[in-house]
Amino acid sequence: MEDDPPVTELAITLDRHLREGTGRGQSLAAGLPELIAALAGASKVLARQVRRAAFSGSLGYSGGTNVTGDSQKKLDIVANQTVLDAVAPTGVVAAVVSEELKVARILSDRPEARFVLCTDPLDGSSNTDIDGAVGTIFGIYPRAASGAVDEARDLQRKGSEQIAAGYVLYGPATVLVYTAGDGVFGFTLDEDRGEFVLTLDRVRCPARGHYYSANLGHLREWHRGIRKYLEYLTERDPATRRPYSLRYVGALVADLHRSLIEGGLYFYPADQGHANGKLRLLYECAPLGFVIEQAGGRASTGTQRILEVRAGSIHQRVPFVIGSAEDVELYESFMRREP
Ligand code: AFP
Repeated sequence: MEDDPPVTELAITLDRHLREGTGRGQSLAAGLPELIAALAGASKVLARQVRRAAFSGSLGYSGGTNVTGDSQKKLDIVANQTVLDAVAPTGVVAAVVSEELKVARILSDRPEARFVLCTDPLDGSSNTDIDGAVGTIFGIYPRAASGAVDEARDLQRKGSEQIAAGYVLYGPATVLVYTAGDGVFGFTLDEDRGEFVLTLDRVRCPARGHYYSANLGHLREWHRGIRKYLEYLTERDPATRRPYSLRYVGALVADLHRSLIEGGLYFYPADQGHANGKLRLLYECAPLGFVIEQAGGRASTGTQRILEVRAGSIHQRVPFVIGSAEDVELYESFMRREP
């Protein structure tokens, strides 16, 4: 089999990208390159832990549940520890909000600990035992003041206050996508070199797509406007590329990555089992909302821009729709039409 051309020294690695900034002379805030590099390091370890889970006995359930009532997979716990072990030594993180931690983990109150990290260490963990795609999501907030971490000031944040955000997709390849407020960049892990290499430069989300992602099992319980929107999406009209095709991986990161690259949308509305939606604001919706907006897409609760929602608690859930701007706008207009 023909070997692929070697990745040349000219390839832009993540480390170089973080060092040199986004190429528009905008360097990253002090400490941010180290934190994102640490998260990238954690994801390299996690990619291997996920691939080798069958050998290390890390498949299956841990027997416990997390604070939002989900049965915890062994890999949820492994992933959470891998992220904590990677970011703590940087010294720039004051606190970590994680899907797997009931309360925020306070790491430091030193002046240089200027960030709060919100993370879903293993998104889509229901896919671990069926070799499906999983991901890691992160959102980084600057602290307003140093000293002891204060829940209301430091943790109950609005997504628009993020200084950086991103995700890692553990699929056939491992891909890390991040923004620091000046465009969206994607890096593919070159296992041969052990480096993330730039493969998606200044990603733009198509204005409209052809795919939708949602758990249709809850369809009957959705807001009337969303049910009407689904009828619209599934009618035949070649001029508007309808019917859209359904794709639902069970891992938000994977469905979001498709929407980012190829267009379309993902939504998880409120339903009888999830009165406020299922997804968590601080470590799922707000980070991905920042990424998609930086790529020209859109993200909301269906009625409010997701980056404007202030968290009332660290594990707050919200209804969520994200993806191509025109698709999300249309979804929102269907909700408005049916009060
Ligand atoms: P976990 O991260 O707890 O596995 O949840 C996955 C998720 O938050 C998101 O990634 C999926 O799109 C969604 O939930 C799947 O939920 P359903 O199983 O209810 O469809």
